[in-house]
Amino acid sequence: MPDIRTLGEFIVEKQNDFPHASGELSSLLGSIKLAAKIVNREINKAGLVDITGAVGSENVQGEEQQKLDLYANDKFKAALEARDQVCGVASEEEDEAVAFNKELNRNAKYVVLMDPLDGSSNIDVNVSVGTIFSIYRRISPKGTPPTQEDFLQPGHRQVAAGYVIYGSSTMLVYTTGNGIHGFTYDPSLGVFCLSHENMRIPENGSIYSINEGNYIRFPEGVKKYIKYCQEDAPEDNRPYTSRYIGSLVSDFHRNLLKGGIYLYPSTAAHPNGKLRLLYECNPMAFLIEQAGGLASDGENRIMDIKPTELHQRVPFFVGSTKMVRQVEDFLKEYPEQQ
Ligand code: P6P
Repeated sequence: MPDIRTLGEFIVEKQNDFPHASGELSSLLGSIKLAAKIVNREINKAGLVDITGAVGSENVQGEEQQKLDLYANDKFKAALEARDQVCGVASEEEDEAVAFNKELNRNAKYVVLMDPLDGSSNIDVNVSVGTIFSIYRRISPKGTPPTQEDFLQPGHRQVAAGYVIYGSSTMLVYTTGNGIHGFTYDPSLGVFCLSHENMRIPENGSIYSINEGNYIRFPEGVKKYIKYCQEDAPEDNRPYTSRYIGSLVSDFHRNLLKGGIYLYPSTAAHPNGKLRLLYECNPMAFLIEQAGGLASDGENRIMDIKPTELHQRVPFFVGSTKMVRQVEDFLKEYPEQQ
């Protein structure tokens, strides 16, 4: 029997890396694990039950909400509230942050920000999707409702972050600042088993992930980078491959394992980029830095950006260190005309 180390055992084992660990973060991570199993079960039935498709409403982003978006949002909120470690949640599917009002929750010390089901428009075509989460210690005093300040913290103050990828297998990948670790779900046992301990992204790669349909309005530096990949790259690094799934978690996960870069620059439709700083870019930035990579808005380290709004968007370049630095160099060499 191989040495099966479950996510639960690993979290407890690693909590001792935390000075004064009281098990609260471990319990919080356990609630995310539970919600991931519940959402995974529904996603795997999508198409058989009436849980795909749109609900006919839009989220604060103006994006059509899918039935599974709302299902995932509800399940993660319920699981987080039940474990009494979280005083409030901000979500892509909620216009405002949600305060948990039970007394135990008001006394909790963490807040969670999440994209409960990223890439959900892909569900109807059976493409993998994901959940992304980001965890902070609250700033406001215990016993009171959380404030905007609790949710608008820069990414470098995260205490944990991770994603669930509902793909050919379901995996949960997380960090608490001591490396990044991947767990594969075994449905026959109902547990996440350690499958990728201390994941590291190659310093360089030959995969670039970008929606080239937006090419015409890309910043000049991004156009130059794409041309570099297609024509100018030194022989030792060719051939580059363009791989774009349209699901951040999936593109990120493949690039993490193989090396590569994901780019979502400013476009005509999204002058500030499409991805949201707080619950997409910051958690992925924490993970990639822990794996030896970089995450930038093209000029600044993502985790140093001071948030101003819950759903603010930023240009996002994330992946192998050498590739992110190359994009930054092209953007510096070809600055946008103001
Ligand atoms: P586009 C999904 O909506 C998402 O937020 C990411 O998961 C994905 O990488 C991106 O948007 C896809 O956006 O504009 O290329 O369809």
